[in-house]
Amino acid sequence: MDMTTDIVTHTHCSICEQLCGITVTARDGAIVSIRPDKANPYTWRDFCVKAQRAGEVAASPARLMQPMRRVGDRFVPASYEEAIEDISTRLRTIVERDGPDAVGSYLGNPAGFNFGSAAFHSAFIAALGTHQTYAMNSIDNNAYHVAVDKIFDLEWLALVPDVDESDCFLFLGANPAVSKFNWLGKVPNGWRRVLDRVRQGADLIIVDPRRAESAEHATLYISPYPEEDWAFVLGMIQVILDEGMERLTDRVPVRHMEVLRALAAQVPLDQLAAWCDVPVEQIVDAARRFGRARTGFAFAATGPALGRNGTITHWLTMLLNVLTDRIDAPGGRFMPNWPMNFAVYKDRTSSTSKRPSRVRGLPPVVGNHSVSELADEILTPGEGRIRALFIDGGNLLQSGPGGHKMAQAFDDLELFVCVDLFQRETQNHAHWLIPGQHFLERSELHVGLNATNDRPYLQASRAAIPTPETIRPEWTFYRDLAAAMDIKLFGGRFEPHPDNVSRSLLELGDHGLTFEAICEAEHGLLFGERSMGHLWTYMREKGSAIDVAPQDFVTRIREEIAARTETPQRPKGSYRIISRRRNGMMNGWLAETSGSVTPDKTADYVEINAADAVANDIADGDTVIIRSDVASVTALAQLSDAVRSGVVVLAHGWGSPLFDPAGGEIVFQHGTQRNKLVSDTDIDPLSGVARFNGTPVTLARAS
Ligand SMILES: Nc1nc2c(c(=O)[nH]1)N[C@H]1C(S)=C(S)[C@@H](COP(=O)(O)OP(=O)(O)OC[C@H]3O[C@@H](n4cnc5c(=O)[nH]c(N)nc54)[C@H](O)[C@@H]3O)O[C@H]1N2
Ligand SMILES: Nc1nc2c(c(=O)[nH]1)N[C@H]1C(S)=C(S)[C@@H](COP(=O)(O)OP(=O)(O)OC[C@H]3O[C@@H](n4cnc5c(=O)[nH]c(N)nc54)[C@H](O)[C@@H]3O)O[C@H]1N2
Ligand code: SF4
Ligand SMILES: [Mo]
Repeated sequence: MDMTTDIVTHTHCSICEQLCGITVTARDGAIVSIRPDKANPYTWRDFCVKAQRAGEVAASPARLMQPMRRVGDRFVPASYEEAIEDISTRLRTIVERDGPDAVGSYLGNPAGFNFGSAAFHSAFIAALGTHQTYAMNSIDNNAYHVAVDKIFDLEWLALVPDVDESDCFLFLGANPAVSKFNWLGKVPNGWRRVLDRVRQGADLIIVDPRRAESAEHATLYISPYPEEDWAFVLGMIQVILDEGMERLTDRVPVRHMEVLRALAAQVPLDQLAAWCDVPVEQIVDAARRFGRARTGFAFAATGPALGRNGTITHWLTMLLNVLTDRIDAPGGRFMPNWPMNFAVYKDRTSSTSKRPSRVRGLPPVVGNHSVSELADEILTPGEGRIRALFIDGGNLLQSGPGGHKMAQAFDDLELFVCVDLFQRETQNHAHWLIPGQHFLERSELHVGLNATNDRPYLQASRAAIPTPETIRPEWTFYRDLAAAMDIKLFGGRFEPHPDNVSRSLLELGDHGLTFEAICEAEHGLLFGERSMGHLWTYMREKGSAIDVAPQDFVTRIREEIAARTETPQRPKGSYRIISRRRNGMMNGWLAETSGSVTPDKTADYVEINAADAVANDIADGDTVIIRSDVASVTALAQLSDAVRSGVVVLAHGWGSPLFDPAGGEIVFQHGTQRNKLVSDTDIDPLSGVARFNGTPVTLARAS
């Protein structure tokens, strides 16, 4: 008789913000299947191929299975005790000699979904007292944070869309059909909920230089020149104000409307239209649809945020909501208030210093400096120079800017520790590799991610498979490292364990919930109806006002205006390169590490507007050299009508090697590594983000 029994676990996926409920079947410690959890009352309709293949990542033969220490140009297995001993000793020496700022830290995207690891990493770094902290926000949503910080005086404010009540959607540089609703706000099954509304008559306005998957359903599609869409939004604002469509909230004071009016009137509409290369009629049409709709919201995402005008574009797009009273209103965007208010919590407790960075003098955003500064902070001599670096769940050489320089900087470090599931390109430069637990091996309650649900809902994850015996949870690595250095974590307020961190954050109020009950609820718990108006209440309590025209932003946009000529100069043969995402990958990982994913066309092909290609003597399938100021890469030409003229599109996430930690050889490398084109000095000065979308490039057919 077969004694093997299947173990079925209901948990959630931890790859992206949706945290979709999944049902995992395991046999003998290995995943048999991963399916959507249809009994999950909140996410039951949502699921994607990334979760379906997650088991392959956990079982990958290339996975790091124990700590590895660099010896020469190879890595050899070591024990956790050896790792803690060596790292703590070297760290002590560096801190005693150079002070705490000699230690740097970077938390990558997957770390944001790993509650215990991120909490303990951050607590350890905070206890050291360094200012050299970096996170993926500076290659992601910094522009949004800077914008809401200045407008609402709340740096961590998440404004979740109320999709089901919305009559007008304006997406600017977002492709939710592929990316899901993943930008500080959890709207499970959000894209299909949007499409339901569109079928019922709602408007769907998509602003994107590439007619991406989402644009297929648009009722109005607008294709601006990349990084110039601020001019499109400013044009919309001009029309809204000229035609008297504005209605401001009376819940909190609104400041500087006169400055905004003057700014909006400064440039004629046809001039703004020429700069963003969108017909005047489309700007007027978009403004009227948006302004006149019963309800609606504007939502900008990574498209503009990863370009040099990200902050002003995010500011102006948010103003569309402010000017039409769509904030904290049904069908608009609202501040969630359960099971704790993350923005308010951060506002009250965050003691992070606003001290400008050492080399470039840029302020931190959400407590972190920009990774576009990281290489300089390592390479530039002087007090406060980074000599030791911890990277957890990030592959900066793949996903960040300044590739070649960053690699050189990593090699300059005295101590470089990477915590990851794999040995990727970044990890290949480390002195120590510390293995990670896969999310299917973790049980935890991620309070922060549950605090951006569009309804009051909580779900803890539960391990579906055991952690390999040779791997310890990452948080214990930081705990033990802290202990070895006599550092007290969390100010010694509680026994160091992720569950105690969760407990300390939860504000369960009168919902009758307990931490234990939440953990026991295998499909999660819906606890009551959502409510709105919390943003206004908090702002009134605090005595703050909405600032529609923050000084820095106005100065910056005036500079942009002054720098432009009447006829936009787009030198012949010069293009702006933008990015795209794929269904089967999460940024720079997943495909390479899950056995069944084979590279798709996006790995090798650069999409070029068909007419542009002809003008450059480039035919479909030709090898093309793409050259920026800092590097050149090659890809195959894919002629396309979905991309507007002057723009080329290359997916990010490909090209970085994956190493076999045992033998050291490359076991997977495919496609074009487009971020090597991105300079770490050509940045949005307000957000510190480099130009991943908008990098100027030239194209040439390889002979
Ligand atoms: N050109 C271009 N570049 C971009 C973007 C773009 O749109 N275009 N998008 C940007 C955005 S939005 C983001 S968020 C960043 C992401 O950039 P990063 O935060 O650097 O993330 P990745 O490069 O995806 O690397 C993730 C690493 O985490 C590891 N990992 C996965 N799961 C775990 C885990 O559970 N524990 C640990 N310890 N490690 C794990 C993976 O093996 C991988 O090495 O990329 C940015 N880069
Ligand atoms: N399948 C999958 N899902 C993901 C991810 C993934 O890698 N794969 N990554 C996750 C992460 S970390 C994040 S942050 C989110 C991001 O989610 P989104 O922000 O929706 O990211 P994208 O899907 O890259 O869509 C950005 C769009 O902006 C357009 N664009 C580029 N430049 C400009 C510009 O200058 N102006 C305008 N208006 N548009 C521009 C691009 O053509 C693209 O269609 O997705 C998350 N979801
Ligand atoms: S990766 Fe897919 S299944 Fe996982 S949470 Fe995101 S959308 Fe859901
Ligand atoms: Mo992201």
